[in-house]
Formats: sequence, structure tokens, C-alpha cells
Amino acid sequence: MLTIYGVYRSRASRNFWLADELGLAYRHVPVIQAYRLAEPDGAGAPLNTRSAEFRAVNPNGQIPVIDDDGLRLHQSLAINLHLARKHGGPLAPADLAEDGLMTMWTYWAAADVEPHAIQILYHRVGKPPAERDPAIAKAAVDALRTPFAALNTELGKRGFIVGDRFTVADLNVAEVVRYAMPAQELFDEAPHVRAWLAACQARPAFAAMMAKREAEPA
Ligand SMILES: N[C@@H](CCC(=O)N[C@@H](CS)C(=O)NCC(=O)O)C(=O)O
Repeated sequence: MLTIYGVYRSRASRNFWLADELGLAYRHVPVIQAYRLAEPDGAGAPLNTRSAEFRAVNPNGQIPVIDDDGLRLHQSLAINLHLARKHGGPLAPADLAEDGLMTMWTYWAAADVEPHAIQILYHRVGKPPAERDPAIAKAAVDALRTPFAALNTELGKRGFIVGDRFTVADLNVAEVVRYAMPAQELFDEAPHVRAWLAACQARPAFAAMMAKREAEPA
């Protein structure tokens, strides 16, 4: 049995999208970020990332977490690699070389893109206007020009990150690149990235995930 802990308005979105792509049945335990609650420690507070009950599941106090037949994993992108490898099919690596490439692009997204992309999201749309710092957003855009150019070159070859089909590598990278969408100037310079992201987001499983995300309180 697969259990996913988290809410749709979190990095758990990546796991909900993948689970749907793979047609997996799962139990959903909604755990919300503590910082989104006025009183996360209050008696009536919903299960959140500070709750003792959840800290017993992930002492890091972060969502998402999965429990997959007793195997407990955190780290959204690693969870997706695990589930794709376990269940196989077109989203999974077909051989060790593809596995290496999918792992490489996933680490690239986590290490070289996400820290900057998240600053774009926070400082262009996420934070209240008075707390947004355009200089931080601009520095993040500048930092992403080279990674975006590299991804653009790769996508220009086949339209996908690994092989000639949509895989877990596309899903993982697309979910990280989504955070940079408020910086459309990056996509102007990287037309293959723009077209690829639109194609990823046109998939029914992405739309289903986003519909559930939008149904959650902001
Ligand atoms: N690298 C982790 C990051 C997880 C993370 O930052 N989760 C956020 C929500 S998207 C969280 O749980 N924050 C909890 C909190 O700050 O209380 C992953 O990809 O899973």
C-alpha cells in the first residue's frame, strides 16, 4: 500500500502527478505546512509539519513523505525516481544509461534550478507585494540563464529530456521549472523549454493534479 503525506499546494504535487501517470492507488494523508497556520501547535490545529504525529513520520518536518509498503521516503524528486523504477513502463528508465541520465537531470533540477526558481516564485508572485524584492528575483533570473540554455539545447535534440518519450525526468524537471514561470523572459530565450513545459502541462494527469491543488485553500 502506498501512502502520500502532504497537500497538493506543496512539493507533494510532484508525487500526486506521478502517481496518477502510473495509475497507482494510494492513501492520501493531508499534512499542511505549519507556516500556513496561525496556530500550528493549537489544540484544534490540523495535522501539520510541526505535529508530533507527523514528526514521527519525518523528523525533518517537511512534506512530502511516502510510505510504500513500509519503505518510508522523503524528498519529492527521489520519491518519483523510486516509484518510476519500481513500477516500470515508459516513464521509467529502460536501462542503466537512462537511469543515470534521469538521475542526473533530477539532481540538476534540485541543485542548480530549484534554489533560484523558488526565489522567482516568492519575489514575483508568492510574497505580499511589500515583501517582494525585485533585486532578488533579478539575481535568480540571471542565475538561471545558463541552466535554461543547457536545457533548451537538450530539448532541441528530441523534445524530451531522456530518450524519445515523456519520462519521470521530464516530470521532475517540469515541476521545478514551473516555479520560474513568473520570469517569462527566461522562456523567451529558451523556446524549446517553453514548448516542452506546455506539452508536459497539457498531460491529463498534470491537469488533474492542478485542479485538486486549486481546490485547496490558498
Ligand atoms: N527537498 C524537499 C523539500 C521539502 C519542502 O521544503 N517541503 C515544504 C513544503 S513544499 C515543507 O514541508 N515545509 C514545511 C514547513 O516549512 O513547515 C523535497 O523536495 O521534498
